[in-house]
Amino acid sequence: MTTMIPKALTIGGSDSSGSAGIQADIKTFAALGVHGASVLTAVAAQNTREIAAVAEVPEEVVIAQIDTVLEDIGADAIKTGMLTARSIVECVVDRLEAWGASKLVVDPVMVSRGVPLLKPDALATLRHELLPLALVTTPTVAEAEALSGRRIGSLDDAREAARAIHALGPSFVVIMGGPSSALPVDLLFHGDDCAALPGGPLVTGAVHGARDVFAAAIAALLAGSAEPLDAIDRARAFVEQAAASAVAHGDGLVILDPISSPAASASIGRTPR
Ligand code: PXL
Repeated sequence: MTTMIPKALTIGGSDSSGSAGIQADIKTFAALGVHGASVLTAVAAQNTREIAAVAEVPEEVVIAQIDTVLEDIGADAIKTGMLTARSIVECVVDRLEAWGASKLVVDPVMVSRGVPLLKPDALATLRHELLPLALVTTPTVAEAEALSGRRIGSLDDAREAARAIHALGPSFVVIMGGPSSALPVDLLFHGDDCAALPGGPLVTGAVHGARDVFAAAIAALLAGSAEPLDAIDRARAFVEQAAASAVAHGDGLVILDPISSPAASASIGRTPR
């Protein structure tokens, strides 16, 4: 049966708690009426309290997953998240170049709850090989510092960092601020304009998965043919709604509920199931 359902692919790690990573992405794609395919790069054993262990998926398995999905199903947009190691970043870059990825959202995940999710020697490859392929990137303040090589102690520093990251390739850079960081807003830079996004930072530390759901929602909305600025706008509304219905499933961080967010799905003309 031929259908017009948009398709998105996420390339990232499994979060066994079901809060972040691939699980957050697939839920977000589903809530937005987009078919979600997933390529696993790593398996993280975690609950709401901690990340207990991380294991990498072998490179040849990452490559085989990407090729198998793209040669048959294809993807209207692609998101990358946790990539763990330089060798994995390299093979993801190689396959994305081979297949072409015009709507690529790079969430440059480096650390979560103090646990490194990207090895330091992978930074240069992410910066100079993956970011040039990206349409949108969504670093946190610490990741923006690493990518730009600049310390962010003020809003002006963040503007300069966003400009430097934009110069690496992505047309749209959203630096995810935090309530107690030097950047108490989310900052969007897209070449002409650098603006604080309304409504305060999405990543507050109180809920787990906000950055993942944000980047996945941008990819889903791009897959559904939204323009990038519009996708970023609607993805914010989607995260705010998912955060408003976050649930304390364990003793630690509360978990966003992307499935509860019908607003943005209506905006791409599909109703959530
Ligand atoms: O939120 C970033 C992130 C991405 N991917 C996986 C994660 C996390 C955070 O915990 O576990 C698999």
